[in-house]
Amino acid sequence: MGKTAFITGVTGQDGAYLSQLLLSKGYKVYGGYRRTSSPNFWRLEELNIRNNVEFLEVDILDTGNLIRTFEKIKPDEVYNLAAQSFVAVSFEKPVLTGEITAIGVTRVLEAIRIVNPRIKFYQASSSEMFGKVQEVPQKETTPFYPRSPYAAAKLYGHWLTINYRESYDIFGCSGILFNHESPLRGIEFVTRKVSDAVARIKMGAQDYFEIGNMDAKRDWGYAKEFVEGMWMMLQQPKPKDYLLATNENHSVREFIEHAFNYVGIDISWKGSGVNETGIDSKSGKTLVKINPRYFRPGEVDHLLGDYSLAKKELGWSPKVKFKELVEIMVQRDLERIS
Ligand code: NAP
Ligand code: G4F
Repeated sequence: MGKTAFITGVTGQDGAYLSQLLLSKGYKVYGGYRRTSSPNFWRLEELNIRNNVEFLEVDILDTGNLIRTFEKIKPDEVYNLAAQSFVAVSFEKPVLTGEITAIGVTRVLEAIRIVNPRIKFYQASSSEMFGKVQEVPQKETTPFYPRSPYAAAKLYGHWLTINYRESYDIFGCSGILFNHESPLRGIEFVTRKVSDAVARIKMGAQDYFEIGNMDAKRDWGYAKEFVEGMWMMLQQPKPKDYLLATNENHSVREFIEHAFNYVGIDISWKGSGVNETGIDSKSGKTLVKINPRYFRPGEVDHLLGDYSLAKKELGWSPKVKFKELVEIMVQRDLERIS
């Protein structure tokens, strides 16, 4: 008989791709979504798997809800992808972020400990935990230095996973994943914000867009490949934490330049600081403006991951790199608009 998996945060980017992967492997997939007046299943619809996942109303703010769910569906594997995942919002809602992104992990682990400690557990940890980086590139052993309430909450979840593994012998793995993007990325994150805006500008549906710190660098990979790494971690003989990245980093500015380049627009930069603008070299039109409202009280300037442990022990390597990723995203947004 196939295995049963439960995914918290099934309506998110990774939840959709992970559901698709597990279904292709013959899993019975249960997806937890939180109650909203209008549920948001667009990603699962885009992947054409909405009818293949069994949805359950599960909020990781509610321990009893989690316990009853695990008793009912008896999962072999639980993937905890639910989080208040937007770093910028965590500065405005630090308490809520802590409740969901940090204590939420405790609730899921407690439910596992109570219902069946043999359930395998994946925790979605983040490269944001490295924050003000203490080593370049970052590896599993690099000391952490979180720079936002989100990153601090993720660090709590990371250590709690290790703690439950060591204290209760729970098969818990923490995946320290660097930024991974796709056409299913939420529109508030910088890559999708740019791919969507560039596609709209190209199609004449928008004149310009506003951006924050363009000099931040990220190690951006393709979400569809990263969820494979999550699954691989839970198939190992022993639980361990792994870092997934591409080992390449690029600035937000480079992302913007390549996105425009893909649609045949050459962008040049004029001015500096908050007065810097991105100009269409051919028409002279202003296409990019800086808006300080997108600056963060604490910034993560650059992230670069060394995924050699995952490569050696899981056999995981990313295939899609920066330029192809930008093109996949802009292309899909062009198709959505036309
Ligand atoms: P995402 O698209 O923002 O999805 C987050 C999911 O969490 C959504 O399904 C959301 O539901 C759900 N959620 C939020 N609060 C909840 C609650 N109280 N109870 C139940 N579900 C709740 O994030 P993602 O990009 O797929 O990332 C998946 C996980 O990996 C997150 O934990 C994120 O922090 C972490 N991570 C992501 C990256 C990355 O680059 N994508 C890198 C490292 C780690 P709604 O649809 O109702 O909002
Ligand atoms: O796209 P972002 O919002 O992603 P960020 O902060 O790196 O977080 C994402 O990746 C983490 C993994 O490292 C995840 F854990 C987390 O859940 C999330 O998925 O911002 C990327 C960079 C930042 O430096 C930000 O300051 O882009 C910069 N940026 C510049 N202008 C902007 C903007 N970010 C956003 N969202 N919007 C802007 O207008």
